[in-house]
Amino acid sequence: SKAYNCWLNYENCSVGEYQDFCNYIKVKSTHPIINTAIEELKFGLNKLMKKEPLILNYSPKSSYIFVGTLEDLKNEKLDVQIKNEILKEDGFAVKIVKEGDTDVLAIIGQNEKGVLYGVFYLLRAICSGNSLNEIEIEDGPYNLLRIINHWDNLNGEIERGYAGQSIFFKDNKVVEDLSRVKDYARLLASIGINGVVLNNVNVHKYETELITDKFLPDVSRIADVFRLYGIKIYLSINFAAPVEIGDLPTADPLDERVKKWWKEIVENIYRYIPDFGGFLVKADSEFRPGPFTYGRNHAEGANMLAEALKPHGGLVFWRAFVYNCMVDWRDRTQDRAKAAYENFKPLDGQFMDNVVLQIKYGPMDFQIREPVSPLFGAMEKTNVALELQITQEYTGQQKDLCYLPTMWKEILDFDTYAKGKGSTVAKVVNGSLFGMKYGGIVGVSNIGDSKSWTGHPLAQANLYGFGRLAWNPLLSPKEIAEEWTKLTFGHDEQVINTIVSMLMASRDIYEKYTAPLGVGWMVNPGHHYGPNPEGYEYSHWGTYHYADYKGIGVDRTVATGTGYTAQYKEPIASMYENIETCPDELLLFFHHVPYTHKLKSGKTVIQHIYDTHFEGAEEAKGLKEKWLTLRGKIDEEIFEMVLERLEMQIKNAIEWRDVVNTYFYRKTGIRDVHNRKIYE
Ligand code: BDP
Repeated sequence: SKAYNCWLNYENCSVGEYQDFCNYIKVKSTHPIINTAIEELKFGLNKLMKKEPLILNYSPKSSYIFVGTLEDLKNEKLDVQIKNEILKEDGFAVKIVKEGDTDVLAIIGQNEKGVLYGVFYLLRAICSGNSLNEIEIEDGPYNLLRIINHWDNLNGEIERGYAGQSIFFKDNKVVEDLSRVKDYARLLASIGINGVVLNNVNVHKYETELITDKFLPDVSRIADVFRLYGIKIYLSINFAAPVEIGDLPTADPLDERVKKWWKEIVENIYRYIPDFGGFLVKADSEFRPGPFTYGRNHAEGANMLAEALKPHGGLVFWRAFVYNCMVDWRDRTQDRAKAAYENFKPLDGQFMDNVVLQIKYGPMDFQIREPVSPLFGAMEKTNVALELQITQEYTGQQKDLCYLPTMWKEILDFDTYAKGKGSTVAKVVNGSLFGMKYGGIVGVSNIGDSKSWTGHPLAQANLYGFGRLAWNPLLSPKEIAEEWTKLTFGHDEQVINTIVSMLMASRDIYEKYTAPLGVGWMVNPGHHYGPNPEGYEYSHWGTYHYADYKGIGVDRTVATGTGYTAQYKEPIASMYENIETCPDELLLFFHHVPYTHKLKSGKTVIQHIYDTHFEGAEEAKGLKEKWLTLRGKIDEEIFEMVLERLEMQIKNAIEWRDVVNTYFYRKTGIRDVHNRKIYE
C-alpha cells in the first residue's frame, strides 16, 4: 500500500526532462552495494517512466546515466571535474558531463555507499520536481555515524514502540522472512542511515545471548540484508554477560578473565559478521549492571570492550544516560539533570578512540522541552554522538502529531560556546569542533510492523527528517517537511501547504497542551501517555516540578538552587542562572517562581498556563479541520488512518487542558482572567 511505501512510492511524478538520460544505465562494477544501487535506480525509473532502463557495461550511442565510484571513473572517458574537498566518506557527486558529444548524467560515489546515496538523491530530485539545471551536486554527509537504535526485544515487543511489533524478532527468535527488513533497509539507505542497533538498550535474559552462537547465525542473516544497503549492524550488550551467560564469578572490567571472555565473544561475532559495527551499552542506569558494581569507572568499563573490538574496527557506543533512579524526593539538593555531566566530565580524555559517548539531547529524558545537555560542550577529548528519540515516548506516542525536526534543529543549532561563539552542537557531534575521529547522530526508532511502519502515517516524516538532518544538519525543518510531503503525497499545492503547515505547527501545539514552560513530565507513570500532574512528584525517579500553592519550578541556579547552571559555559550559564535572561520556555526548568511571576510575554505564569492549554486544545482541533480539507486529494487509506489519530489527539489534548488547568486552579485559587470554564 501507499502507506507502506512511504517516501519511496515514486507515484505522482514522472521523469520529465530527465527522460533522455534514463533509457540506459552504464555500470561496470559488480560490487554488491553498486548492484543494489542499480536495482534501486532501475526500480525507480521503471515506475517513473513505465519502462525499464537497459543496463549496459559499455557506452551507448545516446545519452545515458553513468553509475560508479571515483575509482571506477578512472577507466572512463568522462570529462568530470570534481571540485569539492574530494567528497567525504560516503559522499557523492551527480553531474551532467560529456563523453565526446554525448551528454552523460554521472552518479559518482566516493565509495560504493556514496553511489547508492547518489542514486537516491537523483530519484528524490526527479520526484521533487527539481529541474535538470539544478541537478548538479557534490554532497557528503556532515556526520560519519548516522545510526538508528531499536529498542526491540527478542519476544517481538518494542520498548516505547507505538507502531506494532518488531520486524526483526518474534517468539524469542529472529524472524524467518526478512523481506520486510529489506524494505526497511531501502528506506534507511535512501536517507543516508549507515548503522542500526538491533536490540533494546535494556538487555534482558534472552537478548544477552544475542552475542553467542545461539543467535549469531540468525543475526548474521539480518546483517546480510542490511549490508547490501551500506548499513552496519550493532548489538546492545549486557555488561554482566560474563556472569549471566559465561561461567565467570565477576564482570569486573579490569579482571583478566573478563577481558579474555569479551575478546573471544567479539572474535566469534566477527567470524559471523565481518563488518560488525560494535556494541551499544547502557550501564549503571535504571537497574542495568555496569562497572560501578566492581568499583570501576565508566572509562574502564567502556575501554575494556573497546579493546576487544578495536582489532576488528568495531566501536563502543557508551550511553551517558547514567543517573540515580532511586532519589529521595524529599532531598531538594538532588538533581537528576546534573548526573550525566557529573559522571562523565571527569573522565574526558580517558576513553579509547573507538568509544563514542552517546548523549541524550537533554539532561533529563526526551521531554518536549529541555535545555540541551551541557555535556556537549564539556567533552573535549571524547568522541560523542547526539541521541534523539524518533519514537514519540513523551511527545504523543504517534497518536498525537508532533513533527520533531523542528525541535532537533534547535538542538543542533544550540551554541555551547565551548570554543567561543559558533560552537554548535552540530559541530560538536560531528567531531569537527574538537577534532575527534568519530561522531554522529543516533535516533531511537519509531517503526514497527504496522502497515505504515510508524503507526501514524505522518510520523514517517520524523524518520525521514531524522535521516536528512543526520546527513545535513544545515537543512531547515521546513525544507525537509516540504521534501517529504512531495515525495509522499505528490505535488498538489493545497496538499503540500496543508500538510507542511500541520507539521510545522505540531510541536508547538503539543507543547502548549502538555507540561508548561520546560517543567516536563506531568505524564502518567509507566506508559507516559496522558496527563498526571503529580504522577512522578513523590517518586524516586528524580523528575520533580515542586508545585505548591505559592509557586512552581526547579531552582537549578548556583545562587540558591542545585547549581546545575554551572555546568554550562559562559554566557549560557549566566543566561540560565539569571531569571531576567532565562528564556520563557525554559523558565520552570531553571527557576522556582510564584504563579504571579511575569513572563517576558507580559503574562503571569498562571495565565500563561491557562492560555496555552486552551489554545493548544483548540489548535489540536484545528489540525483535524485542516486535514479534512484534503479528503479526496490523497490516498484514502492514509487519509482515514491520519483522521483516526487526529481524533485521538483531540481527546488527549482536551484531557491535558482540563487536568492541567484544574490542577493549577486548585493549587493557586487564581482565576483565569478570561473566565473560561475550568473544572474546579
Ligand atoms: C526512558 C524510557 C525507558 C528507556 C530509557 C533509556 O522510558 O524505556 O529504557 O529511557 O533511554 O526514556 O534507557
